[in-house]
Amino acid sequence: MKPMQHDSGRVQKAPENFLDPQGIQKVIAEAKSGRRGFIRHAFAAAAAGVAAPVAMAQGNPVPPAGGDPYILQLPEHATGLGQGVATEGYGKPSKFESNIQRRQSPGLTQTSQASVSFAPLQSLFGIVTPSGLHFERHHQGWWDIDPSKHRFMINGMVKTPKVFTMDEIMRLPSVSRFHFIECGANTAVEWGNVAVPTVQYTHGMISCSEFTGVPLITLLEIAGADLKNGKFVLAEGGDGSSMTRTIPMSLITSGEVLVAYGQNGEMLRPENGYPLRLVVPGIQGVSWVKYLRRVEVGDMPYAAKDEAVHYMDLMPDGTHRQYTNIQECKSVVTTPSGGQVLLDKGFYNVTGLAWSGKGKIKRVDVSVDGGRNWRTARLETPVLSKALTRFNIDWIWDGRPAILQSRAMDETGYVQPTYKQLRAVRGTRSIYHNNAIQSWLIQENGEVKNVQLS
Ligand SMILES: Nc1nc2c(c(=O)[nH]1)N[C@H]1C(S)=C(S)[C@@H](COP(=O)(O)O)O[C@H]1N2
Ligand SMILES: [Mo]
Repeated sequence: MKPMQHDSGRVQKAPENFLDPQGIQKVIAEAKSGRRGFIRHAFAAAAAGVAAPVAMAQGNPVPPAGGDPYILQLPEHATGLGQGVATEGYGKPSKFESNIQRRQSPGLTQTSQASVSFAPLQSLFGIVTPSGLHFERHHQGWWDIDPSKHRFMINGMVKTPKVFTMDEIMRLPSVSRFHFIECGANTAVEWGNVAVPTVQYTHGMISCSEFTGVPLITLLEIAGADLKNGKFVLAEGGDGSSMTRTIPMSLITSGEVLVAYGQNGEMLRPENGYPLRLVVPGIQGVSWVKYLRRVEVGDMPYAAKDEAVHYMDLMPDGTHRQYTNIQECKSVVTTPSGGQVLLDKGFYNVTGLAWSGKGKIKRVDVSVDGGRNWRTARLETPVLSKALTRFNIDWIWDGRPAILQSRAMDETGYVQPTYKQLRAVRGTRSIYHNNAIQSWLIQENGEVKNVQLS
């Protein structure tokens, strides 16, 4: 869709990543006023009746009368002197990309100090989330902590309680690994079919980075942790949210859990826990404790505030499910997705992201008819364990209504559920751990809407 954004007079509509700020406000306002594409059996039945012949129209761009000035005339940048190198400051994206930002969701109460911002998944390529677009979730605001004053302590069931400075941590053997972090509440409002307009708001509490740090097991060994009886650790953050989380020792002894200071080749961003955060691959975001200041080794789960009051799943029988840490296999089509507009019938590259807290993605299937027929998408390399995986598939839109879905399978054989399958097990009153298949309705006018199929 991107290359079609030019002002030859033919194109009025554009995907959300090219909308101006007013355009974005319009999308958000429509969502708030409840004008959401909400369809059930009616559409599916109608779609089934259409024996869609595949139109081969390739949407050949028609050159404007007199030719396209942007190819016929020499632009200023081909004739003048460009700008000199930056001699100070941090490099920034093009000013033409300034609409691509983290945003507050229209599906949540708007607050003056927002505590969640969503990553613009519709505008990202590949699997890495640029650090400046990484989603944020702060229970008590973020801090830019002076690393020379930051300390990390290990105590509890250890031979020698230890306090580390950043320098002491950074001289130890380090590893770098790509992993996704997903808030357990990602896609939460879809439980209630609030149908927020764009993939940024349905799925934008996920990001994927290359993290660098020291395996926590290395630090525990330095402190002489009792790895036989110490079955859990408590991880504690240094901000005022009293963020404490129980981490099972089995995850730590595998070497996967990192005490990280690096993110995408540089130090962590303050919003993401600078100077130190826990990286717990495959586990919900809340356990990735930021501003990490202490780890205590113990022999029982700690039932901390954020484990005994929040981050539990209310089940259909009225009980609460606790310690549901793993982010199960999930995927979403990011283009075309809600708020975007298809310019014309013809060829589109359908692209999206898949991930699993249990390992690698094995397969992603894509449907364009609401789940009746499926085709297997191409998985782009690299396909890494507990990281985002990019998928692509060719599609020729015939100009009629279509419902796009993606369904991921991980290396354990687990298949992402439909809403019907998920609700049969989980009921309707959950907040967390919604990994159901997402549906995007392509309307005849090319507009893409968030819908749920019952
Ligand atoms: N110290 C501390 N750690 C924290 C939080 C917090 O508020 N304080 N929020 C948690 C939650 S709920 C999530 S989803 C992730 C968000 O990480 P991010 O802001 O880097 O995206 O951090 C987790 N770790
Ligand atoms: Mo979270």
